[in-house]
Amino acid sequence: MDDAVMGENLAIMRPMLVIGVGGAGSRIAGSACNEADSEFIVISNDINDKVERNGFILIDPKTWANPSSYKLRSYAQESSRKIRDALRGFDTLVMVANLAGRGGSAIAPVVSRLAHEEASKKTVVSIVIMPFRFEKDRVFQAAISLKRIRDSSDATIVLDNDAFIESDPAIQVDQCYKKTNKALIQTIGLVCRGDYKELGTSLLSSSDSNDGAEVATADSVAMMYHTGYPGSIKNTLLYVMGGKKVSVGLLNSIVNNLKEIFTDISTPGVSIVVTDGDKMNVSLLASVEKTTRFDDYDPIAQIIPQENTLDWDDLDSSPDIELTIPNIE
Ligand SMILES: Nc1nc2c(ncn2[C@@H]2O[C@H](COP(=O)(O)OP(=O)(O)OP(=O)(O)O)[C@@H](O)[C@H]2O)c(=O)[nH]1
Ligand SMILES: [Mg+2]
Repeated sequence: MDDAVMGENLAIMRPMLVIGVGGAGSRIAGSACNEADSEFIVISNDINDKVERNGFILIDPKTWANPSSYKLRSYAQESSRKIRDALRGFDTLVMVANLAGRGGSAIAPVVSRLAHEEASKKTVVSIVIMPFRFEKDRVFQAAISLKRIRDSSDATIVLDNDAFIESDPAIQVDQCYKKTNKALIQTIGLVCRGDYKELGTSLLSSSDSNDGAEVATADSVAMMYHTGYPGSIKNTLLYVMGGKKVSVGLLNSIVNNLKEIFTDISTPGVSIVVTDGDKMNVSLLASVEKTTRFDDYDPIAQIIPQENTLDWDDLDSSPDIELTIPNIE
């Protein structure tokens, strides 16, 4: 890693560009950019994801109505020049994508790879959503895409849609989107303001429990353990929105509790960012040392290490190859 590393911290430099990939990515990045002082572009295979007055790159699936992830990826690779041109001139690139989506899982690894290659001095932060457990067909693709994105990003923040169902099985899908999108928009704000400094992979969980900051923090910790393995958590950042109405004593005890929960780590770092707001909402960002639940989705990778995977450097894709068959009459 290069200039993106400032001591042990992530370097966030202006100008920055937020990139929304796919449907959810475009919606989240659009709202986040109203808050953060950054430019914004959408890259998608669906023209409906275009947000007025902003840059848009269409990954055209040509005549395909149902292109596979691999097919879409090959079209994204064909658009590499356009994507590179759009990324040029920015020192920090923040990409948001839903890896449960076909567009997201196909295009996001191409974008993060291009961002990483574009210039060594750029910082690449990827923020991704992982599938619900019932989206079984999407989980494998999402896990492979996540691995590639982690490889080409200085920091990767993972939100697991499934952890939200685990903590509240009665939650409706649209309520879940509302909650998760809020947490993601806040997180983009934290990254763009430079409050988030962790390199490597972090997990994001969030709660807006009506029972107060303490219960919301406990909810967020429970979700965290659904996605990460106990003992793998390094540093945590607690973001309390509407926290200025919470007593200093309570905030202090929440931080102390978190330090105690994560005692299996030698030096648990717990920091807190408190902002004003009408409604209380708690988000927890925890940087993880080793594996997360998602590594289990790719069992072969656990047997064969990455350095022994022959063609890992090439992204899997299925380009259109026209063979000219000579007339041999
Ligand atoms: N957290 C969250 N998840 C969402 C949201 N919208 C969709 N999803 C989830 O993401 C999946 C599809 O995401 P999209 O971003 O719409 O997909 P895409 O990248 O445009 O790709 P396509 O599948 O080709 O439409 C769904 O199956 C849901 O699991 C959202 O607003 N928030
Ligand atoms: Mg879509």
